[in-house]
Amino acid sequence: MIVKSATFIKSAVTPAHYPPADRPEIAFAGRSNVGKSSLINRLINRRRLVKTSSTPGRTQLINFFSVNDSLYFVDLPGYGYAKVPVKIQRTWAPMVEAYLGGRPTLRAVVLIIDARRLPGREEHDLLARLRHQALPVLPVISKADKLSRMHQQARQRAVAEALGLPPGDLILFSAKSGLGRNELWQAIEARIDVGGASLQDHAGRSDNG
Ligand SMILES: Nc1nc2c(ncn2[C@@H]2O[C@H](COP(=O)(O)OP(=O)(O)OP(=O)(O)O)[C@@H](O)[C@H]2O)c(=O)[nH]1
Ligand SMILES: [Mg+2]
Repeated sequence: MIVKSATFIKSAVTPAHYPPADRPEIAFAGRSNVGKSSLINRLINRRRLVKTSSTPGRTQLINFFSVNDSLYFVDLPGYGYAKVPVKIQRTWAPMVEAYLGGRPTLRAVVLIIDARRLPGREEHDLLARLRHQALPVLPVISKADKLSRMHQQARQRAVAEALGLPPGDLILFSAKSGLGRNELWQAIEARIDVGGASLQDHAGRSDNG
């Protein structure tokens, strides 16, 4: 994927605030601090378009980004961080639930798991939720640079086993080194192409119009 443009569109809490569902959309979900925002920045080759932070719970709204004027990337708020005030934690489930259930253009959810953790209850719940809706999931292990190559592969197998997936389905990713960027883009493009016109077609049309 050649990223020609990437722009922040808006932050939203309720569906009334979402931008119109007029193009394919990919959402990014995972525990707080797992590296969702860094992963998006790496995919679109922008260092700081999406705000990242060493303080977990930085992203507490649903943030929409437009890529090549033909695709939305959606940075979902992270879950499972104990220090986020309870009041905000409680808003996570309904906010994300409303989003997942209310976006006909959503083509896949990138489920991000930290290389140093095994999937927990939240990941299983979210996976079950996505399967229930038959929404494609692209599972990614983030911060792979924190592990040696040997440990990366062992972790890939362990996470795959915990999620009941073939190990090859899990993409090892590092926002730091760029590992997995092409592989994840290919998986994203495959999900977008399934829905009809390819991204290139979209980009071509918007370039001409
Ligand atoms: N070594 C390494 N650090 C990373 C990587 N990705 C993210 N980080 C670091 O992890 C921390 C959290 O990254 P974010 O991208 O803000 O994580 P997030 O999932 O968006 O966090 P919330 O918005 O709080 O849910 C930051 O300090 C990043 O620099 C990676 O691939 N490798
Ligand atoms: Mg974030």
